[in-house]
Amino acid sequence: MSMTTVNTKRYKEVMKKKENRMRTMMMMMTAASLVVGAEEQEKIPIMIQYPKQVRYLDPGDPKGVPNLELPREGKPRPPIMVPVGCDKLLSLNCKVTSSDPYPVRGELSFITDGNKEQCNKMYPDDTPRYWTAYPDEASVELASGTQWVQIDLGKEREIYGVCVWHFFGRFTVYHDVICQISNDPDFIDEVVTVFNNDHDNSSRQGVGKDKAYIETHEGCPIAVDGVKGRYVRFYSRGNIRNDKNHYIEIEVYGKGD
Ligand SMILES: [Ca+2]
Ligand SMILES: [Ca+2]
Repeated sequence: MSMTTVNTKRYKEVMKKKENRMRTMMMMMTAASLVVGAEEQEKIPIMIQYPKQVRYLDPGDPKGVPNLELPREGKPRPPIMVPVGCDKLLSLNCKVTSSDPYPVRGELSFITDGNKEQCNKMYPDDTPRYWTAYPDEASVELASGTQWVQIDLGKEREIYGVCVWHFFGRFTVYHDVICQISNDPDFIDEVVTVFNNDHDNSSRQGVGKDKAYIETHEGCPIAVDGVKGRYVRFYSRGNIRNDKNHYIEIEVYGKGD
């Protein structure tokens, strides 16, 4: 056997080994990228506990509300999908402050107390109590015009979803619903707006492109893309029935500890 033949054989062997190594490496890389891809794509729904929808006591007419979402007619809203571990309720019993520190009715603490059943006392025929004549124990009424309420989460959090329930016992639409997140309690520095349906900037937080909506037991669930902040603030500017602002509950969801 000549040297040339041996060298060629060895060369082929070496090349074969190299090729096998490359193939194994490629397979490992593909497998690894599939795992990363699966992790990236794995999302879970935020399981919002909706209160019971009450029958509207009287019909309403949202005519004249610009940029109104089409009535959903009982069709449930799609869930907010978030990364695994980012569906935790962060706001329960957190401190609430407001531009109206002395509400007309109710307490600010009602907004994070977990109670969303606004008409929790029913007549025997299941008719909800009329809210004006029989103020219930779950609603907060704030003064007229643009007012805000603010949740202090206690520390900076990574936020993936927010849901607000205004008063939904009557057919109504609240004006200028705006949600902002910040680490600044005064909302001056580094404010991120995650929802804004103030089409004409009457609440002076900028023009918003989100839709106005008819209040139901589903409130307004808002998907948030992992915005970091300690404070969540909601604005509103009265509703189609009167110029007052009402809240039942606000929930903030995100990454747990
Ligand atoms: Ca409540
Ligand atoms: Ca407006």
